[in-house]
Amino acid sequence: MQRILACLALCVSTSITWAASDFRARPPEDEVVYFVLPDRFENGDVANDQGGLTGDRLTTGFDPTHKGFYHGGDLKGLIARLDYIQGLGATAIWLGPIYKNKPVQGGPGQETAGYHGYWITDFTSVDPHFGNDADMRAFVDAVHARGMKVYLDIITNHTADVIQYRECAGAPCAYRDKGTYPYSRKGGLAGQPINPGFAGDGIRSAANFARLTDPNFAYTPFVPPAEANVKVPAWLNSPIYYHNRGNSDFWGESSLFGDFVGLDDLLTENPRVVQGFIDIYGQWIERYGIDGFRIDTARHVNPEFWQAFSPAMLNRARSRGIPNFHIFGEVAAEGVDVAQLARHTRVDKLPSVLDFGFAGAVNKVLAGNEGTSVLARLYQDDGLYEGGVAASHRLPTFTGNHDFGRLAWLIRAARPDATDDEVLKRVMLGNAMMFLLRGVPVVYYGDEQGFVGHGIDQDARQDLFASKVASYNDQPLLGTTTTTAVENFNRQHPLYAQIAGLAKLRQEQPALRRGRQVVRIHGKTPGLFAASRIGADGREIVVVFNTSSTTAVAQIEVEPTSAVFKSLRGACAPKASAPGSFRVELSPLSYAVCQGAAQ
Ligand SMILES: [Ca+2]
Ligand SMILES: [Ca+2]
Ligand SMILES: [Ca+2]
Repeated sequence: MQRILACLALCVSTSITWAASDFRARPPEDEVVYFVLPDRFENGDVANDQGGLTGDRLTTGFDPTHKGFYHGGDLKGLIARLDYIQGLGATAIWLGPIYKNKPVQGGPGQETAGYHGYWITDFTSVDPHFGNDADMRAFVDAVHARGMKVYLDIITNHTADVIQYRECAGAPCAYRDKGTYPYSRKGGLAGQPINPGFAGDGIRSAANFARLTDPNFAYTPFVPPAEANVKVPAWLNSPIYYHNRGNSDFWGESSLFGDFVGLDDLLTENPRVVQGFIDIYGQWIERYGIDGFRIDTARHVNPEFWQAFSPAMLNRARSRGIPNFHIFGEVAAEGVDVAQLARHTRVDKLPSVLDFGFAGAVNKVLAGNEGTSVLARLYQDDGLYEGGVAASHRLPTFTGNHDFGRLAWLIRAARPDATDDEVLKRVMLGNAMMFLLRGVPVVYYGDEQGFVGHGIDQDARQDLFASKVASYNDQPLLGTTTTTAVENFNRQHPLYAQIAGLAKLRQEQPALRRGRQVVRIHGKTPGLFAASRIGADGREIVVVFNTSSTTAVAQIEVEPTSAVFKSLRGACAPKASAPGSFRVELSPLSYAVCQGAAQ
């Protein structure tokens, strides 16, 4: 509370979109989220570029010319650019993992660095490449002083790759399943009896897991002596708290129990592990007053873990005076698989999940050639989420990300003959869908500057500050004549301007944030998609998109009470054609926002 009051004086002098004192009261559906990888955003302090380490890149992890190493971005850089982020209309920053990582991993010749943050060793400290705990304090306070929120990216599925297996000698270890390698025998069925009395990982009591004392059931795990105490908290250094069954095939049993490409997969069935993570991440809430979590690799952790973890985090947040703490899991689903996404809210009790269904549908209708019925089908399933349709309004929506690539790249890859102008229009249509249709928009840093990329993962993680990576800098950006070789904090960029405008419209029109959504038209081929967003006052805003390369015209159903229409964006007929019918006409790859009123 003191911190909020202290900021009021400061905040009055800056141009802010939300009153700074209101941010704790703001519900998740009102946010606009900006997702940033701290290493790739802005370098505010060159002194920390090597993370306090000395030596070459294989020791420090720092090589700004290589897409798989640290580039120098940090928390001080983020603080220096908060005006830029807030100017885009963002109200919450989803910060890529900030915890101390193993600097470098991988076999000889295959090494890359933990610049992305997903290889944690110390879950309680800020990675020295990004700054220190004081920088984190300053960052969170500066964000809050602007009335914005901080969402932390968290991981409970695995740690860095520290544990090795004797049997593999550094080579990848194939998955060894529970039937062939039961907990009760050392190294397979022919081995000696071990762990007497352990009733299996399905009995999740402390008493049962006290009988699991020997981790050598599938492989012989060991921690290299130099890394014996590298993990924090200390309990994480014992192999007994890990699955130790080798690499996941991302299928079947191994999806939950396998190592994510060598990353040590935690025994998340053990109540000691559950409580350990409640303590770890509870402390981040309590120390910094964090506003929410994005949960990495959520689908690779057993439902019972989340059933305990999520309510514990919401309770910690409430006691810290954070009533609207948001938790959304990454359930990486292929295509438009709402059943899988919704299951993680119903069974696992995750409060929300990233809307991979929306991203998949946008990909199909804007990069691909599918009809807009794909979107209609997506929204038909909104009632499947725990909490029903209302919960669908809290799903963070996105068009691309650091793992799956940017929408601009997906469009370029699918339409190699498309002009830059067409690609830009398609990207803008994707942004418009994300901001105007139900859900919480998440802008992936760099999308607002026309970043494209050459693919997924490292190829989609360009620097916003001047980059030294040749395979980033060789590519023209959309909507500008610059490349990533120079810094790109350009507020005049057409995509930055478009997103800022859409965010402002969302802020001005509660119906676009919270309004019920009624699909009005869709088709089996590219063309029109329209929906009404109906506010608490019963007034509607019609949002309409044309995904085809020709002008599209239609009469669509609207609320009979909407007699006249005002354009908030694009071309809108001034009046209804008859009560309940509205004529829309859109040029190729364009959109309109039309607000209805009685007279
Ligand atoms: Ca730095
Ligand atoms: Ca490992
Ligand atoms: Ca797992």
